[in-house]
Amino acid sequence: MTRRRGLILPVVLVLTGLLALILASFLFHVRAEVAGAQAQRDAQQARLAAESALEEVTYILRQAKGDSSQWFDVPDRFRHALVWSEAFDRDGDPVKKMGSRKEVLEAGRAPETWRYSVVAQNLDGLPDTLRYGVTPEASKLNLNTADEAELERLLLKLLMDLGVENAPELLATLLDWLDEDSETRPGGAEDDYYATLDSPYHAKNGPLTTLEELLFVKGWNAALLYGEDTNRNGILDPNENDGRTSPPVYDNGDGILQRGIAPYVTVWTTEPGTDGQSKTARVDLNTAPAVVLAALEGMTAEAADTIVALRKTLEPQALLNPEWPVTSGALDPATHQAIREKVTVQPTVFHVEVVAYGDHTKLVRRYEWIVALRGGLPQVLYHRDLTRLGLAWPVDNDELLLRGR
Ligand SMILES: [Ca+2]
Ligand SMILES: [Ca+2]
Ligand SMILES: [Ca+2]
Ligand SMILES: [Ca+2]
Repeated sequence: MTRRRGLILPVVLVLTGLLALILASFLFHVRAEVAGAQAQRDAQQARLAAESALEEVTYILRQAKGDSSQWFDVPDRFRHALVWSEAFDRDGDPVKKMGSRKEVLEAGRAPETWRYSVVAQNLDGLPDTLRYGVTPEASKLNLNTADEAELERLLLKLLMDLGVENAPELLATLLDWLDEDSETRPGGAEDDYYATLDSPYHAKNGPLTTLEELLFVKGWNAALLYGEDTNRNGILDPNENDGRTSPPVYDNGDGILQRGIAPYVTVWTTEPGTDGQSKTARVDLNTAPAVVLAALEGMTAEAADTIVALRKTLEPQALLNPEWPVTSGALDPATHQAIREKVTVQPTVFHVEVVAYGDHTKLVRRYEWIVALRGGLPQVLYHRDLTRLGLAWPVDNDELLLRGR
């Protein structure tokens, strides 16, 4: 009797222990399930917040796509814009009142709140700052329609800035890729080269469909496209300035961001020419960086600098007049005449980049769109999820916002 009783106790103990284990693992699974569902819900909410940004941007652009003061760099409108909160509306937004999301978050636990920022590289601003707004694709040179001389002026300059030694060959391979014939230029490459690759393919012999298509062209790679700026925020991040210590391994550690050609070139602005046959693409006088303006046939580097300096001083209304470079004295009439068919003050295609996030969660999503506003309806030409490149944009850095102004 006593021996059996002595046996029952350990058996009960073991069984209780097993039950407790099963219960614990069950609870663990339930928690993991709930956390997973929550994360999925948050990711979906962030995506919807980003799409709200696109809606708002296209609404503004449809009202005023020629007026860059409405959308080029407007932190009040595009930084930490509130989509939805369980606790307040836009008028009651504490971030709007205090001017700092960082301080609001530090003050205590935040209610569920979703926001976005519309962000862009600040090519003409101080180094390592950002803009809150959208970028007309017309502020870039169109690789598919620009004259060979214009491509040469822009690309040789940008590639030299990257420290590239074979810039003329890169230009030649690009021109061979674009031109319809299969005659190889000096230093270039046509089908007979691409046929020798491990996975052979044909030269395009036509316009690029996307910028990334450049990666198929002999000699071209991501380092030429994006330079040291692997997270594509136009800011020199620590890993982009430490040489081989962390990726990218090719950054030169000189304290200056070598950007690559991507921020200066586009494939999205092509329109039918005046004859209805040929293709053309205009450059936006009001937002193009000086290096792009200077590449246009008939322009000089000095004239481009004058345009960039002067447009900062003119009223938005004045910039709506396509004649402003000549009426303001930025360009002499002959130079203006030479470029007038190549420029515009009414861009129609825009790059929109959005980061979406919540105050109550660490989750962030990042997206880009190319949207065209040519006819009645906005048309998305290109869309990409950039989240895997990292948040990248220092939207909570209040000091940087002041420095960028
Ligand atoms: Ca060709
Ligand atoms: Ca960067
Ligand atoms: Ca590095
Ligand atoms: Ca550098």
